[in-house]
Amino acid sequence: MSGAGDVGADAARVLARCDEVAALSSRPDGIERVHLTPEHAAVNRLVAGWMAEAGLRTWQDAAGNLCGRLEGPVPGAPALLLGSHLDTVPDAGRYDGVLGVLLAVAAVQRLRETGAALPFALEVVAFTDEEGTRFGTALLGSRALAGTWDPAWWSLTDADGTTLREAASAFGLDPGAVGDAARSPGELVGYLEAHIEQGPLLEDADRALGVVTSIAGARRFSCTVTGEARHAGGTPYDRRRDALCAAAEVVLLVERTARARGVIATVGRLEVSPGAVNVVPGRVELSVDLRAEHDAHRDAVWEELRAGAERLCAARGCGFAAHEHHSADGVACAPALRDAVRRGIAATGDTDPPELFSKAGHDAMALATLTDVAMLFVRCAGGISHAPEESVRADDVAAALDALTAAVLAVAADRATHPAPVR
Ligand code: HGY
Ligand code: MN
Ligand code: MN
Repeated sequence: MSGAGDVGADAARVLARCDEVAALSSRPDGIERVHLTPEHAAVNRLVAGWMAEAGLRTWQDAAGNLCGRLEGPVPGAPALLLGSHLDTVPDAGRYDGVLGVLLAVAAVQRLRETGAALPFALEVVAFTDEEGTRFGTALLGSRALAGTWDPAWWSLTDADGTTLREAASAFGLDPGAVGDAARSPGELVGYLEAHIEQGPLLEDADRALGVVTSIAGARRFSCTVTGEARHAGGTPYDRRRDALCAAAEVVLLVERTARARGVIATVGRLEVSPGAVNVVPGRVELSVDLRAEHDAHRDAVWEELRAGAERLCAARGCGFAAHEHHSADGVACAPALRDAVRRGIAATGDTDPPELFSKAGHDAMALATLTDVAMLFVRCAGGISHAPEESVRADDVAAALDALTAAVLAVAADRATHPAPVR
């Protein structure tokens, strides 16, 4: 971009900042940064400093999201939002979410330095709690901003029994004011999110960047298999109701069914009680994460899975129960914004960028109830994510920064010729 500094140097700074953010962790042996913790406060402070350096006015909203705004030519004009999240899964990598936030900050800084005249304001939103690691329900920050906060969430508890309400108050937020975080459609032009792909398709295709077409809908369940805890020596097999053997069959049923029906399902957590070597397991808690491109198909497969799990458990004298703690419908990216992302990538030299369907969830899903959304994917090594091995190439990050900046200019060009109707 003419007038802006060297994009390679700016990308190197984005990567150095990702390393700085990675140091803000609650565990000494890896990265974990979750909602309403000292690390959440610290990362908001750190990134707010970088936003201010980029020329943004910053604030933390009523849900704990960090926001920064650069006014357009008319103060108070609708804003194009750019962003992603700063929270993590346990033992995370350093780019999931964070890269998108820091690319957004760098893109705004470059646009400001070039004096680009945009017909809208720019805002960067660094969402909290996209992952749902602490309270089990994901997208809390972006749903608050979208105005789809569910008051029942205040009673969610973390592993220590602390409620979301208690944690928010201790963090300094007023639970009664969470509605203040909500935006209205008329305040917004749309939402653009850059994110690592979290899958191998770009790498396999030898491409740095891709345009996201849609985002998979996800449902998450906490399931309980109930049997009977009995002596491991004295209890004959025909009298056992072994909850772990039943759960093992359920785990394999989940994989088998997902493969056969073309959805993606994972059992990522298993907790065995009482968890003693000499006791037949009496109870198992297991998680199911279920995703598909089409919600109706996903829901039909869940009914099939639930019925199958009940049958398998009953055959072993065990009970099966499932509690849903997260649900997000699939989302299609808006054609005009998606085309702006395509043109943004084209400006980097790839005139026919690949289009991908996102199997991972993103804040854009929550924002889609409020405004048009689109996403730019960045290649990550081996497609690896949600693991410490997450890695990106510096030249890809430079390309992503150029593409995101050019995508904002493409939205501006569209807006100048076809002012968008207010939703
Ligand atoms: O789990 C997801 O899809 C996202 O990375 N939170
Ligand atoms: Mn993630
Ligand atoms: Mn993410």
